[in-house]
Amino acid sequence: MNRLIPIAVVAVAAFAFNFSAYGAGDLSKQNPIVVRVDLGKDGVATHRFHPDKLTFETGKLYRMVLHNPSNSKHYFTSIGFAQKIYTRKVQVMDELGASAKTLAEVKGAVAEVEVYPGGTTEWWFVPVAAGAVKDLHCSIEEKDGKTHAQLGMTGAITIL
Ligand SMILES: [Cu+2]
Repeated sequence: MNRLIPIAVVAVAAFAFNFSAYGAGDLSKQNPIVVRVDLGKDGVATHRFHPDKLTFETGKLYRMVLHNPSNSKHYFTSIGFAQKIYTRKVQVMDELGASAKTLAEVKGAVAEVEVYPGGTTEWWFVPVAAGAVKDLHCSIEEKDGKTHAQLGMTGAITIL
């Protein structure tokens, strides 16, 4: 009986050590890295993502501020990106900037976000898989039937 006690102690110690060696804690509760992406430009009819190339790192929390300064609605859609991240929340803000207040919080898996003219929405996420995707696009249609993506509103996302 007594011979089993040291084995139990070693087993418990190994278990505890594993936790401290491999558990990084709640990755979604870090201080977020702020990344701003403008959807279109004020007074510019040719819509683009600004910037249209984005790079993130796995395991870090990002607060991606999606702001639309243009006069058209825009989507931020990338299914490839959505499949490589864990979404903590999406926040609809009442304005852009430090004094902005949150109007709504959406939780759960998010695939795309549409921001209306003048609007700001924050996508809080932690990338969990690395890779490069080129499917960032806006699917809003102009009056002539062409989508913003067909007119050049596309982008690339790299996760390191
Ligand atoms: Cu658009």
